[in-house]
Amino acid sequence: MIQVHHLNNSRSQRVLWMLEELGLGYDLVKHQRDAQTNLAPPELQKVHPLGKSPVIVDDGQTVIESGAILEYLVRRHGKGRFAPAESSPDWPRYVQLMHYAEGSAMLPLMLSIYSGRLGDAAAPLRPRIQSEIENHMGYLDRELEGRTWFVGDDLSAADVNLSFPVQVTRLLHGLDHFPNLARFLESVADRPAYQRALERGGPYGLG
Ligand SMILES: N[C@@H](CCC(=O)N[C@@H](CS)C(=O)NCC(=O)O)C(=O)O
Repeated sequence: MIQVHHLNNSRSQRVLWMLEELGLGYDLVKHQRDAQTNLAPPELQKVHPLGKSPVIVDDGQTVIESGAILEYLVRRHGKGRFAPAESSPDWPRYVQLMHYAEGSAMLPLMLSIYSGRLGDAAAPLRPRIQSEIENHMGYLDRELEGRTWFVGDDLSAADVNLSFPVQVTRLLHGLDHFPNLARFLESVADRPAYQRALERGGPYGLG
């Protein structure tokens, strides 16, 4: 059975969602953030040297990195669901949005979180961080114009990966300027598999 190393209130929530969409059984190993530092506990380093979550172990194979895990799950266990075939005209859009979620969209959000701890010392950085958040979220909002999901007509693993940066944006800055992203998160929250994943994963401040 697939083992999932889940850190509370974190990116790994979306891996549970993907597994629920796929209807796969999984063994959930829960890890708790340090109450003071918010960091992952040291035992996660025994699973993978980076000590971060998510991590899955399947058939003796350890896989890290949210996008790679989602891709692994849909390619190996999806039976053609949740990802377009490489021959599909949707595949280039799928692969670029899948990588974009962690490769680009998360960076200004992480900078916003970390620089927030610097107080006034971060003031020179703030306009650039804010304009980059608007740049990236504006792009994603426009990509969703007139559609429910980011690729094709149905939910794909790219939506699952993109849900996290959109949720972080909602938490930190609100989605008033991004109505399509607000609607996207409503469609996400409506999915029974998403709700089951929340029940299994435990409290999730971004959901
Ligand atoms: N890009 C990686 C990021 C992994 C990551 O930073 N995970 C966070 C959870 S949101 C973590 O483990 N943080 C705890 C720590 O760094 O101690 C992914 O998407 O898997």
